[in-house]
Amino acid sequence: MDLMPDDVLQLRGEALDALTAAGDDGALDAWHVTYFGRKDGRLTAILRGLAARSIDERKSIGAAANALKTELEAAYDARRDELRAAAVRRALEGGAIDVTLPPRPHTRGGLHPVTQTLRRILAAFTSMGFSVVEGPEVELDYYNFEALRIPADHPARDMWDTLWVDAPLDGQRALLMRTHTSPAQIRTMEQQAPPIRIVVPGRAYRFEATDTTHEWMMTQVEVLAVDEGLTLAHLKGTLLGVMQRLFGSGRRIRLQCSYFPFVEPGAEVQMDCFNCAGAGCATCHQTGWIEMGGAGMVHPEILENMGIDSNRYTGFAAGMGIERLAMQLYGVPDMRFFYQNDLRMLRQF
Ligand code: FA5
Repeated sequence: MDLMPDDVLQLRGEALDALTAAGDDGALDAWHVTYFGRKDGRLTAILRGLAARSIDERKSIGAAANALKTELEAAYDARRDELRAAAVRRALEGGAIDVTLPPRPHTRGGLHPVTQTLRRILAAFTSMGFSVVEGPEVELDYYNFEALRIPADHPARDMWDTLWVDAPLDGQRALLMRTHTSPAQIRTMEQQAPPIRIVVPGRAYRFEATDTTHEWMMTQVEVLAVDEGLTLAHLKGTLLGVMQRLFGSGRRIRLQCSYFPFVEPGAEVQMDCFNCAGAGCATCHQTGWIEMGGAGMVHPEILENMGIDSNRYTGFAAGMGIERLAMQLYGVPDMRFFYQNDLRMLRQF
């Protein structure tokens, strides 16, 4: 094709005439394909053909074609607006649009109560100098169990009924949906030297029979502090500070001896049941207390494995269940309500 700027001029005339003739959305679309279509568009072809031309031609034809492109795009937008305005006018005249109707209300979304609770907890911890870090939800057996002193045959694995990922590594079952946020303790200590002060929010998964306080997917916040001179008193003080900030100074918490292979000593953090004020009901399984999390002093063997001198440093750790805290905060008697996607429930928050 032997092209001159005059040819571009002729194309301009044709294109503008065709645009004026386009009377509806379908014709507009067809016009756009004819001139701008990526494969056979007429203007596209001219612009694409420039590469094969001499420098002089490229300059003269290129400048004309690019100017035309800008002009046609603007003309196309103007024609489209014109057609739309005409369509609205016709609809108004025909009575199809009732401008006296009240506008439809805006539906505003809100944060899920578990997210709200999570944010309040993170705010409490960050105000005390903790940083927020995250870890992967699909985790290696090594981080979820092995490095936390839970080897393959250890009975403590029974506490975490596990969802394995069907993707063996070296023929081994090595990947799983993490059962808790504790693997992030190891990942952090691998990368950071003390002093460490982190919180790790995230989902955890268990092969669980659900009930009022158990779901198969839940949210946890892991807490880890490693420094010189940290004791169980710092752990209790920190957790109490956070709980009081969330629930007011009236609520009680207690630490009860418990066992987790990665802490020594270990404890269960419990709070008096919001539903029965400690008298015993279905929500707290008649005990008056609801378990909020596990906690304890980081096992010295883990510190040493991470290259941290356990004679100099100590650490405390905790893992809190956020749904349980959200139940307390908002007076929700059954955890399963959170994930049934029932708007009548969710709109209340
Ligand atoms: C753990 O997951 C330990 N990683 C906690 C820990 C961290 C101990 C650091 C020591 C040091 P546990 O399985 O008890 O522990 O779970 C911790 C909390 O998560 C529970 O107290 C509870 O609040 C919540 N939780 C556990 N399982 C479920 C579940 N199925 N549904 C909802 N929340 C759950």
